[in-house]
Amino acid sequence: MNDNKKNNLFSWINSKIIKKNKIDLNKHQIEDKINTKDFKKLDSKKDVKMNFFFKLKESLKKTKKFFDNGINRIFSLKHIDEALFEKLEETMILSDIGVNTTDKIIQGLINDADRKALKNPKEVYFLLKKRMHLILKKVEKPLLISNEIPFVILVVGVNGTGKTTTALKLAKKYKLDGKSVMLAAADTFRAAAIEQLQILGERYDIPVIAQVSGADPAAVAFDALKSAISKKIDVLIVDTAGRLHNKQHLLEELKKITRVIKKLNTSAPHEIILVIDACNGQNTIKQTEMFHKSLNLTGLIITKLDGTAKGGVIFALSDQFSIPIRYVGTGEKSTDLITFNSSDFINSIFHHIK
Ligand SMILES: Nc1nc2c(ncn2[C@@H]2O[C@H](COP(=O)(O)OP(=O)(O)O)[C@@H](O)[C@H]2O)c(=O)[nH]1
Ligand SMILES: [Mg+2]
Repeated sequence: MNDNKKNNLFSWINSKIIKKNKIDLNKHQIEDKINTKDFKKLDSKKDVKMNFFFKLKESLKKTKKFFDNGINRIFSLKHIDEALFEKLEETMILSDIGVNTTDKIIQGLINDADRKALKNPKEVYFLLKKRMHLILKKVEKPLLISNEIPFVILVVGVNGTGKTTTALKLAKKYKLDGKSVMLAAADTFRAAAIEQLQILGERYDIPVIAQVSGADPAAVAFDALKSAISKKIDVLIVDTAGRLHNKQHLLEELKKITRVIKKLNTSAPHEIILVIDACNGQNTIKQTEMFHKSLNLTGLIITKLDGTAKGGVIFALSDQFSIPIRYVGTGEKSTDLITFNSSDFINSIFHHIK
């Protein structure tokens, strides 16, 4: 598709379609609330896995509605022609999949369609689903806690994405798995952040290492690791600030934390996780780029899937950065954290086809 054509397409998308989908979406969001069912209480291992799937599916309802209004309509079109691919391109971009990733997928699909002489749009849809699954499959690499004791996890991200909540969710999860866990309150920028961690740590009986507000975050991390080493703690999770005087200041502070941690254990931190709020849509791309450049991220956690129709951004993130997605956040409760599974994600937002 040439640039002129694309520009026209975008101006059209920006005016008409966005408005239309917003209206549709609002209508559906209201229906969502009414139709929300409680999850079944299931017991066996297989049932627990099913329960995770239902939980993810439930949290992706808004994204699914958005897909149903756009991408999933391809399924029911009559012919494979240029109009189909243009329609698909528009709706993919609207679904936060991003221009680059969308282009790549569409080009691949057009080639597929030519080569395989597809008969109907349903076959195109099937290949689309397959291609999009492949993108997520590549980043499906669950976090394995190695035998390093303590295994140090540094949690980073911009303000309000859910770092502290996620640090607690992780702590609770590993504790339930039978590991000893410690938290470090290295967001010393806001007094409330330290308190938030201390209160919740106490509630779940997880030790929290903290200093006064305004203390050096690297010193907090150092103290925490020293304590975790002496107490033979299995997992140390370091919560950090998301807002400082400016971005550069924040990144420098985070780099200093990693340097100081290395003084006690050269292989630590073993995992640097960027927490990303899915509601931020395309802005998450810039955020990831910025943090990855400075810190060499080893994992992502995408939060608030339950609060947005922008879940499609996961395709752009996976395609552009290839950073493993460790978990996804599906709500505010301490148990609302699911190990990322690409098949479950795909099956939550696409039609089922045989
Ligand atoms: N709906 C929803 N809310 C979340 C999720 N994760 C975090 N939150 C909420 O996001 C807000 C900010 O979280 P917080 O952990 O303080 O963010 P931080 O500034 O990055 O530490 C809180 O109100 C959390 O309850 C999630 O997966 N889903
Ligand atoms: Mg916080």
